[in-house]
Amino acid sequence: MKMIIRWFSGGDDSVTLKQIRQIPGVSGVATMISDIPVGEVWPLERLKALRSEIQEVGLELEVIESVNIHEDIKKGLPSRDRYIDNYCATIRNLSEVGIKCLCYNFMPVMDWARSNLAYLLQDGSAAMAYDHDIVSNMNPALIAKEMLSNSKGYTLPGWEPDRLKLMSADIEFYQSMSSDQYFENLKVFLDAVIPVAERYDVKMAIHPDDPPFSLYGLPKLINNAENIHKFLKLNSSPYNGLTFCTGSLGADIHNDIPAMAKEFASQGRIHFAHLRNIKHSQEKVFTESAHLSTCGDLDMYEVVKALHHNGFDEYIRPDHGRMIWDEQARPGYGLYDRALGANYLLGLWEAIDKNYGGQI
Ligand code: DNO
Repeated sequence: MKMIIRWFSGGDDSVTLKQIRQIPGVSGVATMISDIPVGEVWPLERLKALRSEIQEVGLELEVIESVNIHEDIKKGLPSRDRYIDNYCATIRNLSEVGIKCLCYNFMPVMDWARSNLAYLLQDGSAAMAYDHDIVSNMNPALIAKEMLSNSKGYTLPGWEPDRLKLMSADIEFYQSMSSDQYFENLKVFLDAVIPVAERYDVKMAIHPDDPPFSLYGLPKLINNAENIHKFLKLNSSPYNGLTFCTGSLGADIHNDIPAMAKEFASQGRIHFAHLRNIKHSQEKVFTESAHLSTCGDLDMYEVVKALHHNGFDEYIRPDHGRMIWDEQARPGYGLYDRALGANYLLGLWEAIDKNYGGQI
């Protein structure tokens, strides 16, 4: 298992690589290049420069999170072929710089959504929060405005300005698309890309829908065990796998997260784990919390044990952290709480490993 941290390249992060290098047990980063237009090939030279920048401080470029998928692929438009070819060319370039895992999502229109990016918790820290009624009753354009105006000047992944320009038209487009059709569009993408991922030894790790409930009539795919079974069957290659995000899947209180970790890790289909905790005040209303089991609804010991006991030997990263100690950073992606999270998770892993045998 390798513990890594998400870092935003191109000067778009308050957290530096040097700081990440000083978090004990963290050996590398998950990152992306955000100024390449979605759908275009990621140039090898840019990737090599990125790798050098990271290696210079003694870290490794481990995972790309994410190469976004052009909306034409998700919509199943004839123009998708060119974008799929470009995606395959990007995978080849990623393999040239040693990337073994690519995290992506197939959420229509937008990536994750929250109703509040800085909800004040009792201890004085601030965390991202979600209230389904608030989000569903908000005009999507208003949500976009909220997300952007509270992002402290950083680009929020999944809320890139280019994507937002087309938001209303795109939401309209999907109103008549069934989940079955959407799964079919995903299958076309997978059947083209997975053989390339196999050839170049880059494991594809789809991120679950966040939140895992339908919003604005948009189809949802990766939101519970049943749909994940369906997804894994679309293409049975082990290179067609998951980013197992406990906070996204855990937002549906009916999802049994340790059981899902056990099942999908034992099948060798989890390539990347995003481990974070959330606390519900009622169904579909939650705040993100510190990583500890005692701080949220998810039993992180059981989750880590399920991964450990079922042969998981891939990447873990702590996920969204709270803003603590007066840190000013991109919501969810400050240094301090994620560093605490990483070390808590490493502690769990070591204790489980020493108690039950096996390898770290
Ligand atoms: C949010 C992240 C997501 C994730 C993408 C993966 O903070 O978890 O933006 O990176 O969905 O493609």
